[in-house]
Amino acid sequence: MCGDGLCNGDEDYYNCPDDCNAPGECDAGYVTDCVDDDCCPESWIGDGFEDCEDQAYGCDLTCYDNDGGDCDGGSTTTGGTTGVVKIVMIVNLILQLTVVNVVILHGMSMVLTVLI
Ligand SMILES: [Ca+2]
Ligand SMILES: [Ca+2]
Ligand SMILES: [Ca+2]
Repeated sequence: MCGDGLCNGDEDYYNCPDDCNAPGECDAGYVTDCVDDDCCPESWIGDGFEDCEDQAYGCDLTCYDNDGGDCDGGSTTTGGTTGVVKIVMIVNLILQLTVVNVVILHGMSMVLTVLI
């Protein structure tokens, strides 16, 4: 139903501009999806939930500082490359240790286990 203030059903900006925002425009407090015309709550940026390319919650916010950091690596949904890079970095870090600290090594191996 056009005019009820909700942009739903098959309504869009072109057949019901009263209810629907123009593509790329959002109400205050909302930001546009990085890849399509959805409006997403601004509060989703950096909320700890991953609003990345896979749009797990319908929004890709990676163009907003990688979803405020939520999409910075560690995700199981972005493929295995990130994990491999992290492991290589950790291995390099271990190799760079001049003084072998058992506690640090123990912590590293725990991190490594979590990543694998
Ligand atoms: Ca409506
Ligand atoms: Ca988020
Ligand atoms: Ca979307």
